[in-house]
Amino acid sequence: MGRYAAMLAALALVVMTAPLLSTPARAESGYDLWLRYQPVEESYGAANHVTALVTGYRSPTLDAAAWELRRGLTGLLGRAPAQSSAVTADDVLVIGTPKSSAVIAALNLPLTALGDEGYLIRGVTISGHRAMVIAANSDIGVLYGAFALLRQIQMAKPLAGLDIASTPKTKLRVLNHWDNLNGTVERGYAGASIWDWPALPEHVSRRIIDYARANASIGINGTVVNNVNADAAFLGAEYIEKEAALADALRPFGIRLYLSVRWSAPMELGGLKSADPLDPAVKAWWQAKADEIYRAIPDFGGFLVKANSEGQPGPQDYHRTHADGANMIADVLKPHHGVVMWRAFVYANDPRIDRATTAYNEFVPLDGKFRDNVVLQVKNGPLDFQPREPFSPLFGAMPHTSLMMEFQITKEYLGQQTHLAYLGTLYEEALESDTYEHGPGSTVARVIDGSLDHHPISGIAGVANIGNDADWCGSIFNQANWYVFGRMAWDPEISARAVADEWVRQTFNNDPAFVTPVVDMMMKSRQAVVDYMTPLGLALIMAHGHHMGPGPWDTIGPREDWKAPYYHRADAKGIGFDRVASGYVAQYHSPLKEEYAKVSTTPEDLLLWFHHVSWDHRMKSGRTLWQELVARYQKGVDDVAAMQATWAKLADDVDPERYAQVRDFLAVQHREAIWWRDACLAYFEQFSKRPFPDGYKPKYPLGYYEKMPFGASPKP
Ligand code: GCW
Repeated sequence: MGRYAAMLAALALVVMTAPLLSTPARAESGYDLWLRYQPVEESYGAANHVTALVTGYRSPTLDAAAWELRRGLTGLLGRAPAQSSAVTADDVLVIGTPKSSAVIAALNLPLTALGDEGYLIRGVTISGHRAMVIAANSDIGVLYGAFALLRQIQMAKPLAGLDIASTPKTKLRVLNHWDNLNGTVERGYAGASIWDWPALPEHVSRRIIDYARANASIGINGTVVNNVNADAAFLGAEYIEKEAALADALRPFGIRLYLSVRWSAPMELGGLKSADPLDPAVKAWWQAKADEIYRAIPDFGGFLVKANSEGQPGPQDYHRTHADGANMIADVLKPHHGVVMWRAFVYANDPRIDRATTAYNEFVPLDGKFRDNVVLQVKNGPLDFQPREPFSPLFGAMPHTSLMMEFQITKEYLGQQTHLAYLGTLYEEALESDTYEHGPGSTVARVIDGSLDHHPISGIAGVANIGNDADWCGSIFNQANWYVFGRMAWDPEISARAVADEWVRQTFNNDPAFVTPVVDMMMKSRQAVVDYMTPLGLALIMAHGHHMGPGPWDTIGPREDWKAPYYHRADAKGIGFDRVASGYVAQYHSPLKEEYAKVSTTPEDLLLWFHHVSWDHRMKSGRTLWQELVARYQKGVDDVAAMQATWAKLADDVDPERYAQVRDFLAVQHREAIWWRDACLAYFEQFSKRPFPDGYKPKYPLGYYEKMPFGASPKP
């Protein structure tokens, strides 16, 4: 804790000098994320006052809450609150739990329903004085409440009359870092890993504390620090010491550390001959390893496992099932209250089997066979984080197993660093999908929050988009995806628009003339990407390997299901994947399986996902499928141009540094949207052999697009 206290003291200095540095037009790198605490603009701000902060007993978490409130209130309201232990004036803020604060205890607030992590913010009268309380059952609840209050003030909401009680709906709200031992990040587009392994355990950087603050501000309570394509070295004694130092730094912020584990670690680290989950020596190795980790990190969260997937070792190497593997690990973690997050991202290397069906085929027969501290981590769609997929049919098909959602926050398939794509709408679409598991209303949100089938473990994981870049995420707008992930993990039923509004106000300003167009732009942005990359239900036609740019022609690589034509199936007759024939449609409950079985009742946004459709098929617009495909690609390009026009009008409302980054990245996005449109249409036209509508002909011949070197795109 000593290290942590010293860091808070150092940061306090920064707080005191911060107002001197802040003028409205000061260039901002984006490092402060949505925790900028700039003075609330007079014209939009409510006349809020906080004269004193009243605290009780201290703890590292309560200190973090008090520190954050002092910093935030000083920045936002222009005056540092006094520090007090009693209520002696109006407009004081009292924080704590009934245990930490006698003032809170005396108020007898209705805290029971808040559970371990919830908070209550409410105006009260104490000894005749106007006061506001942030109360909770636990210190971490107080910290969450502190951030919630600061959010209200940053959003220029009046404090008078505030009465908020909030409790997270899911238990595990975790980031998955795909960070490697050597500091690289798989699918990372924001610089190197934030974990400075060589400097640990002695040194924890300021960035890690700011990372923890940002996560706590949106309720994230766990972090898996290493890639699911895991290196066994993360389980070695040297690394456990480093991980323990990191866990110590994260603990005050309510964040537990988890590790991805390599299935064959007992062989690689322990010198065993096998990693068979039913071999007692293997289990003994894992037991000793778990005990060792918990000695160093008493609140260690548990393990995340990618097994028998994309070449990773796993229990099937020994003819055991995923349940055999998960349960063995679960048993060794059980005495320590740890969980196993077992990934369902598996697909057979058999071109005769539709890849989209494989996870269901593999896992549904295992329903009910997992220990109660195993949670199956399922990607939102059955393939792989595409711009649009229907929800994975595993949601709704395993009532006797805890399922958690895996979203990707990093935009591997949605333009990576530069393209503006707000993923709130993608997450919302997945979470509000109805599985019909127990009839209407059996939404994916209710599967993963555990309420549908009454599971004790519930959760959401997000593959992080965080790196060492000045702005953390590779772009300012990518920060919104980290933000919305956390907010939706806390409440899977919160609306994407409401969260975008919150984020814009905190990240930029509260001027409605700015907020409204920017939120509108964000809300349309993901559909724009769908349209210029994979309209009408197309999927996985990105360039091989790096997934940057179009590659519908791509047939490189050893596996059929890693080739683009496997997915789009374009031929002289039409385009799309017949997933009635493949058996995929039957994996959904009624009425979805009947709806998706017919072209006429399949939503057009998913048409080519479910059906191979004739080029001349008449769409709802009256166009043929070919004409519609062209129109959708064009619409995607037009929508990016519209985003550019919106942003150009807002130059005076944003600091120059962040303004310019967004402007430049939108220009890149526009150039690449045109590339996507032209390359895909040039390619599909060889099959459709239908004329291009006037004005749409791609500028270059197909071969030119096919030979584009990485990082380049044709001049529009
Ligand atoms: O999205 C794909 C990525 C791989 C990733 C894999 C997975 C970590 O292309 O880079 O590997 O999925 O989710 O395991």
